[in-house]
Amino acid sequence: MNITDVQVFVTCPGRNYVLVKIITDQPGLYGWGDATLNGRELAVASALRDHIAPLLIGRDAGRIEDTWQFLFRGTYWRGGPVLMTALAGIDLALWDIKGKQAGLPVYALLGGPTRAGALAYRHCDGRDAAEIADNIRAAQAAGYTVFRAQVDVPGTAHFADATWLDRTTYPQPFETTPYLRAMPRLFEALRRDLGDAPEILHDVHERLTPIQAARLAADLEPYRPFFLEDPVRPEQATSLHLVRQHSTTPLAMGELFHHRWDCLPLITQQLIDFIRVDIAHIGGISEARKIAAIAEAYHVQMAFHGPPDVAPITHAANVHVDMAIANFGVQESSVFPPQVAEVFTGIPTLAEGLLRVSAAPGLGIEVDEAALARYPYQPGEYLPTLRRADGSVQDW
Ligand code: CS2
Ligand code: MG
Repeated sequence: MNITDVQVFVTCPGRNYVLVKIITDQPGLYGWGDATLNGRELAVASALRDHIAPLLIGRDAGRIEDTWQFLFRGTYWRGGPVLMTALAGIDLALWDIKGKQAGLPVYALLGGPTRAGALAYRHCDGRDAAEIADNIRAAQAAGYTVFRAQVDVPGTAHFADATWLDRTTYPQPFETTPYLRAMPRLFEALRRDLGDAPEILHDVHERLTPIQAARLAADLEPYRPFFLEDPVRPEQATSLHLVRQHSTTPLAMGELFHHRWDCLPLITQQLIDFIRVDIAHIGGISEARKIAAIAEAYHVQMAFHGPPDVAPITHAANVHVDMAIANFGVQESSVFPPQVAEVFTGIPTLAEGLLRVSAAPGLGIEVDEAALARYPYQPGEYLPTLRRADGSVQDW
């Protein structure tokens, strides 16, 4: 079963996605992968089209691990967001093919289901605590039990993530002092309003220094957050030692990591409780299951990144792995733009707070190429930039 073609599509059904289709010499046997890197889509598309696809023609599509090792180690240049996202696109398409060839869903190939579905969390951002509480109540009515709360901080515009949807690079002001005061007040208000039942987490988005992160983790502790996400920058992740010394607030990190070696110190030193790697940015399912196995040995749970800026193929891959591992924690869920449903079928479904995939062979996602062609790539979908009041750059 040899690879005869590797096709790359860049499409924008409301968000830009880079999709990979690997075609084999077996009639009708092909696989779909996702290689989307938000705001750097064309760099990945070029890596795939110009450098990686020519290496794969004629190779055995069934040799997933060998192809992974060949692209990661055998071609010398490895790591980084562009190459690891490209590798993920290939890896996901090969797992899709493997499942279709076997007539089995990928979760069955990975060992079979360990649970009924993947516990999902929902973004419930808002301008203030009252709006977030209303959003959480509405999501509870839809069956969710875990929620992410992001709030605008007075004097600090738009902490809530929704602002990135206006597709421009624009500076936003951010100051840590009002932020550090606002977050405990938010959690206090949410607990007062909603009680103990909802599991609530917060994404710091790498904005704090280690001592500020320790302060926030300690201040939030009485309100029992589900986890505090990305409290410090990935470059200084072992400074989480300091945060650990000051609180029992569970910590989560990983969406900016690219492979198991980025995760290793945090897992083996038990500096985090949840690892949040993005399957589309760590070289795919092959790497995800290795990270999950390492994490299992250290009581770290998996919480794969699931934003709307990666394609539904990655969301399906998330759920296939979630379904098959022992140390699944929680799965970030996203609401896609409505056009996405015209291009993709088989997107994971959500009921009673659980994400599920069907038992269809492979990843279970089909892509309508005619629909995809109606939504050409839209340049300029960049993330915003944060600046301090004095004009200096702040992590977004
Ligand atoms: C966020 C992401 O989902 C999350 O946890 O941190 O939405 C992140 O901002 C984007 O994926 C960046 O492209
Ligand atoms: Mg995040």
